[in-house]
Amino acid sequence: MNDTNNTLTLALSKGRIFSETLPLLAAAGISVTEDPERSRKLILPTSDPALRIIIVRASDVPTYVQYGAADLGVAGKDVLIENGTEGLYQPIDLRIAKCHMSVAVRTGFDYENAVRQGARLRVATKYVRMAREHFARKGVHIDLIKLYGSMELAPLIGLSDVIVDLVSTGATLRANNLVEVEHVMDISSRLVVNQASLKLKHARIQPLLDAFERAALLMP
Ligand code: PRT
Ligand code: MG
Repeated sequence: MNDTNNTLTLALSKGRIFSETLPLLAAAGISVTEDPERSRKLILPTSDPALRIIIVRASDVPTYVQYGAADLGVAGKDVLIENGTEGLYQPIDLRIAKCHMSVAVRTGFDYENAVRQGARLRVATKYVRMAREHFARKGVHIDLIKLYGSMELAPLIGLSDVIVDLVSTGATLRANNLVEVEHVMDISSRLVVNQASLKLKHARIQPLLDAFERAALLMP
C-alpha cells in the first residue's frame, strides 16, 4: 500500500493519456497546474490535497498499480493485454486515447494471397501477445520479431512481411507506404484500481470512480 492515510496516488503516462485524462479529472472537480511536458517533476500535486499524480511510462502503469505504489492508473487496453491484469480491478472504459490494433503491410505486398498459400509470415511488433493470438485464431503460422518501436520501418527494410501496430489517424502508415490489411481490435484506455486500495480506501475512491464514469459517458 502506498499510504496508510487517505492520500490517493494516480499513475498516468505523459502525452495523450495525461492530456485526455485532464478533462475527466476536471469533471471530478480536480485540476492539475503542473504540465509534465514542461516540468521534470515525476510527482505532481493536484488541486485536491489528497490526490497526487505520478508520471510513469505507459507500459509501467499496470505495474505501479499492481504493487499498490499507485492506487489508480490509466492504461491502454493494449498495455493491459500485453502486461496482464493480475491484482487489478478494471472498472471503467474511459473512452480516451482511442485507436485500433491493426495488421499492416508494404503497399504492393499481397497479404491475402500469402495467407491463402499458407505462407509463414514474419511479423514485427511490440504487441507480441496480441499478434500471436490474432494469427493463431486465423490459423496462420508466424515468426515473431519483437521490436520496441518504429515498427513501420520493418516491412520497408525487409525485416518483416507484416507489422502489428496501433493506428489512430493512419497518417504514419500512409507516410511510410504501408496499408492496413486487418483490424485486430478497437483500443481505448481503462481506469485500473489496486484491489486492496479499493477496499481500504473505498470512501475516497468511489466518488472518483463515479465522476470518471459519468465523464466517460460524455466522451465521443
Ligand atoms: O511512447 P512510449 O514508448 O513512452 O510509450 P507508449 O507508446 O506506450 O505511450 P503513448 O503515450 O505513445 O501511448 C499510450 C497509449 O495511447 C497506448 O498504450 C495506446 O493505448 C494509446 N494510443 C492511442 C496510441 C495511439 N493512439 C497511437 N497512435 N498509442 C500509440 N500510437 C502510435 C502508434 O504506435 C503509431 O506509431 O502512433 C502511431 C500511429 O498514429 P497515427 O495517428 O499516425 O495513425
Ligand atoms: Mg508512443
